[in-house]
Amino acid sequence: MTATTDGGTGAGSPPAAAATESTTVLPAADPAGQEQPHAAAERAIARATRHLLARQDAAGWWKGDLETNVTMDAEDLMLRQFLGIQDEKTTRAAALFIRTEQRPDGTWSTFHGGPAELSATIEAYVALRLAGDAPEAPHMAAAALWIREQGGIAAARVFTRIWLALFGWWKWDDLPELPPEIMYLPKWFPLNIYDFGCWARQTIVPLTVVSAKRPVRPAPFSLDELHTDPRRPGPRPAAPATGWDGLFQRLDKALHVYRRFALAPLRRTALRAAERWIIERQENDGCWGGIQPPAVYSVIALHLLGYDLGHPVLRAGLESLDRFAVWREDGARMIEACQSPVWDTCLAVIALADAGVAADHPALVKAADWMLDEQITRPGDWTVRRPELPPGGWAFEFHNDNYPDIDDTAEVVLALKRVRHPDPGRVETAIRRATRWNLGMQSRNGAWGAFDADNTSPFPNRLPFCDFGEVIDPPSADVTAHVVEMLAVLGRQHDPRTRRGIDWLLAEQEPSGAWFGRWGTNYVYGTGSVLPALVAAGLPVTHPAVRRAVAWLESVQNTDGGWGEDQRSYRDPEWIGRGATTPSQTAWALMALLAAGERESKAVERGVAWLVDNQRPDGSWDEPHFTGTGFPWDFSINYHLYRQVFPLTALGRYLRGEPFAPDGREG
Ligand code: R19
Repeated sequence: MTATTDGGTGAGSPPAAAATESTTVLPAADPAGQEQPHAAAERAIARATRHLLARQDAAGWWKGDLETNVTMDAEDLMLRQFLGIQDEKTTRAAALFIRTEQRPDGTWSTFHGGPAELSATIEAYVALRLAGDAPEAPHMAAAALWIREQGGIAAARVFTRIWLALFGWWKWDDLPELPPEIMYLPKWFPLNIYDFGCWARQTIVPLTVVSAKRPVRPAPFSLDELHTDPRRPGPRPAAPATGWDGLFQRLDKALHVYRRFALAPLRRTALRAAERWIIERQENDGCWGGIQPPAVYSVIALHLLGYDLGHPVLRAGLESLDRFAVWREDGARMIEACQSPVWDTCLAVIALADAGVAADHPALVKAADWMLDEQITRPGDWTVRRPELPPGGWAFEFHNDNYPDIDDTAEVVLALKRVRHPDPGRVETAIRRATRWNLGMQSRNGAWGAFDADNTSPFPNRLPFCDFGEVIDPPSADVTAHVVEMLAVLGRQHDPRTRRGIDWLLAEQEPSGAWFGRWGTNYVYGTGSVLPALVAAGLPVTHPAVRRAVAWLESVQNTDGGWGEDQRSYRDPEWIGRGATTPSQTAWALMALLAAGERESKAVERGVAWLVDNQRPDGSWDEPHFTGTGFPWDFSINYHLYRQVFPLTALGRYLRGEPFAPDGREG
């Protein structure tokens, strides 16, 4: 997919070729004439470096498109319909995008090459009908037939049925309750909003308002063709559950009854509290949390609470939604779920440094300046669990000051360590604050989650409302590894807190030798994150955990020399470590093997050869497969810059060695 925002404006700095050459330390050619692959890798690095440098924005950041699935585009059109702000041009371009994503059998999937997915297919179908596509058109009839075969609207996820309820296509009574009175629950009580992961919290609070108001703005047509029995559209008869699930089923029934008797003043005050909570969390750019779903639902909720579309709060909110749109050269308009400039920028800096670009190269200094300006210096929702901790993290997005994340903070620090900045004191102060914040965010078990400490309540997942994605933010191996690597590079590998992180990682290793990937797909990402961290922290490459991981990676290498792991690995153990070779996953495997001292191995040589042979003439790689994870299985991400930064890092480390080798040599 070519997207217009993918091209940068250029940093106005010279290409990196000179810098690359000046720092090249080529190992001596061996007698068998091994300089051939090295020379090819050198050329690949030079091309990839040039390509990446050319895509830097003049302000210093990088940002690739964040591609997800058509529910984003469909929900955007449904929002416009609901608010009555459709415009011809947007509708046409969004419908074009949705149609180009449809597969020959009439369905939509949520990742490249994935199976048809019911909720996405329903939402896409509805959006196309709103855009004027006739139900009799072959592409529409095929979709509707497939939807009915799968159980129709009744079998769709809760979010999809909420969207349909807004237009009268589904009954509010046939949805789980989400009462605004949840706002009264104190921070220590089960199911209070801070028990939810921040993305779920930001979604749920506005949805309590929607769920209390139960708005219906009838659509101009019926959707009978999406029900298995249009005379009796209703929920699937749920089998009476036992244990916790049964308890939560009964709780939901009780809440439906409560709704009818809810004391008006109690409800009014709860809605006020939700309104205040939402307003306080609108960011400077008008968005909420930097992610599309909370922003969309916050706009709807505030509108239902009486804010008209001209109100400054809603105007800014709607304008922020427009910025999620990527207009492509083919005239199609794609909606990003979220934007990744901080994440892309730190990874790009690391990749360029690994490639041998000089530490004081203007592009790196400019990127460092931009990152330094992005550091968050005010408290956010995370203070609920860590009230005494001073701020100092980075968020993933341009503006999301309320939700810095531990993963971005670790990688930004690792990137800053690679730059020779004219004001080292400023960098040092930033790193000191960031380190204190990340250390303070360590969970009780010694590991790190993405946005909060100890966000591990077992209850949110039990709610009938929560049938999609993750709703809590427990520690993961990938985030923990990045923090451990950061601490090790700062010389804190012996800090007891680092040691607890290492112990947790060692205990988390699967019997196979791999680590689970929470925010990247999947075990290749987990293992590619953990091995470099453990070795940086001083674990000898002969350690059994390292050897087991190496053996696992070698066992799943594809015959073409690369690595790939399908999203299906989250569902089906058969797919673990398996899938079409991709540039980013090949790079992750190489980063792990190189950290483990396998530079001279056949596996590494073949992996490097795959990257070199599959690079495009312009220095980029192609990557249709989704290798990023929003929520395992339910929400996959194709980060368009991954195909560039990770191969460059892997090739760079192959030729120039590890950035922070134990002998203290820094890249
Ligand atoms: C590592 C860096 N990170 C740890 C940050 C990764 C951020 C990824 C982008 C997240 O984008 C999102 C987040 C949430 C949603 C939802 C959603 C689904 C269910 C509920 Br309940 C609430 C929200 C839908 O789309 C999203 C996109 C890489």
